[in-house]
Amino acid sequence: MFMYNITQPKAEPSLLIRFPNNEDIGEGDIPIFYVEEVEALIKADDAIREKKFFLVSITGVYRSGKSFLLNLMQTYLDYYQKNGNDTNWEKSKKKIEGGKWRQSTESVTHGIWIWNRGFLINDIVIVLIDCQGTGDSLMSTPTLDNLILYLGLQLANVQILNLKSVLQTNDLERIDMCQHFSDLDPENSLLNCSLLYLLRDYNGDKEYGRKDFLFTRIVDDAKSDVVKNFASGIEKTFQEIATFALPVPGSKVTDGSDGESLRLDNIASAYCEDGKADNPYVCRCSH
Ligand SMILES: Nc1nc2c(ncn2[C@@H]2O[C@H](COP(=O)(O)OP(=O)(O)OP(=O)(O)O)[C@@H](O)[C@H]2O)c(=O)[nH]1
Ligand SMILES: [Mg+2]
Repeated sequence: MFMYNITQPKAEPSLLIRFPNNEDIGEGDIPIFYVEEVEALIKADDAIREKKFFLVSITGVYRSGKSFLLNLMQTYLDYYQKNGNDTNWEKSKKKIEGGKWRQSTESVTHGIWIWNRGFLINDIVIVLIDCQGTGDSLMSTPTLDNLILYLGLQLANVQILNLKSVLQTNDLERIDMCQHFSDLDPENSLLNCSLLYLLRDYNGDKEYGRKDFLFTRIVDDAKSDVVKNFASGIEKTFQEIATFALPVPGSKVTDGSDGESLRLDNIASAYCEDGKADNPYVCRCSH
């Protein structure tokens, strides 16, 4: 097991893609890519420069806990990298650090952000990407929402689709549409990407963790052929599709006005234990 103890910069996200700040993405208003952020990341130190990079991105509706989850993943990956395993990670009382997240009615993450530091796990550099939330009644347009989803899919090796409790038809339709975009551009197919439907605050039963049947049953059992076609189109497009269910993270997370002082032991233990299972999934996908 590789142990990585070189002094590292403080892990935090940097802006990778900025979207024009006007009402719609019209002609000429193209997203701005900050390529230097990626260059800085790759050149960060000799230990990672020659390694294989594996990008994990998250998209989903605004205000749905995406940035909090990535910060938690950062804590996990950092612990794993330093210790060579994840034993007792949930008991480590580590501070939750990384990107901005908080309780509010207004969206927090604007643009697409990439972590300034990769985490070297089993000889692969895992890099986190946080995306602007979709469906923002003040800032979104359907065009922008589709663009965010499509860019996330194009950038990532694993795309986490952050969902509230259930998998809705809408969540299939939008991914299916991205697949059609990528068919128009065969050089940028999504076939190297895996998809993780993550059901937050799951309350279908008391069992959390891997729930792949919630997706696979749609292909066979959906009443509508249109919906069946969405699901089977998605199945053909991605390398792997997984569905995970997580419980609520506990009142210290959901009621906290900001995440500045939150530590791992403030999070409901069931959430950390079940959340621990989706991290190795993400790491395993990298091989
Ligand atoms: N119910 C519930 N709330 C959560 C969960 N995870 C985080 N939250 C809360 O959701 C709020 C928003 O968290 P963020 O991480 O900022 O959400 P986001 O999706 O990144 O939001 P935007 O950047 O605005 O798109 C915070 O008050 C968190 O405490 C969860 O699993 N369930
Ligand atoms: Mg956010």
